[in-house]
Parts: sequence; C-alpha cells; structure tokens
Amino acid sequence: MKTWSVPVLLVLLATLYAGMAWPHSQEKGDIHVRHPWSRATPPGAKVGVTYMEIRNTGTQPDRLLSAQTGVAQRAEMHVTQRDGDVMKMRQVKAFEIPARERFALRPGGPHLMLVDLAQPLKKGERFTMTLHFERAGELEIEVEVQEIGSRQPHH
Ligand SMILES: [Cu+2]
Repeated sequence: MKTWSVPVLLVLLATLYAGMAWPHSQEKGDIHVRHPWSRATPPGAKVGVTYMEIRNTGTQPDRLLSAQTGVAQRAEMHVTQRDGDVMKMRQVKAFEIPARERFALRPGGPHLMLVDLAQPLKKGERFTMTLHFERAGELEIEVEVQEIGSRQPHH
C-alpha cells in the first residue's frame, strides 16, 4: 500500500495544480501571458485597469497592437511617465515585446486602461480579453478582478 500511495498522491497533486494554474497562463505561439488581473472599481467609475506579464519566448520581437473586452468600450495601451513630482499616463500605439524577454504590465508602469466601463468591476469576477499581437496573432485571455487597491496579482 505505502509503496504506491506516494506516487498516486503526487499525480493527484500535479493534476490539481495544473487545474488551478490553467486560467493564469495562456499562450499562443511564442507569446505567453501570465497572471492577467484587474482591480475592482468603485460605483460610478468609468475606467479600470488590466495588468499581466507578457513573455516572448521566441527569437523575434513582437508587438501588442490592440486589446478588446466586453466590459469596456475601449482598452487603451498606456505607459506611465514621471513629470516632475507627478506620474502621468500617456497612450501608445503598441507595446513592444522584445525577443526572449518579459514585458510586465504593472501598477506604476505600462498597463491596459479600460475606458467607459459597462458596469463596475467586482472582486472575484473574471472577464475575457482578446489581445492582438503582430506576429503571434489573436490570444484570448481571462482576467481576474481583485479587490480595490491591489498592488500585485494573487495566485
Ligand atoms: Cu492609464
């Protein structure tokens, strides 16, 4: 009994882990998206954000050209820049994803801005977003909404 129960347990744990990890990593070609997350929004707020890590495992650079989601009218690509003492957001046409590198969308850095939310985003909800990459093509991801004030993905 004891001689085979350990491997069986390991297989069960591995299956469980794979099942849990699945929504947090989505890939297409050389592009792997990890931990896409968003923040709950207060009532009446018209904008939200989405963060994630985009890995390019290929030997060619890629570019994120656009993103669409049903929860907002538009998803804009923004970068954050310091201007004296204030941080300002600026819209860009694309995010450059260098070959063999990770590009992090994170608080205080590049992010996807959800403009004109259809309704407030609630903690615990998930929504889908379609990313359009120049080389990798279309990738649909599932974004998890965390509590207001979150600074990093939970996983
Ligand atoms: Cu922004």
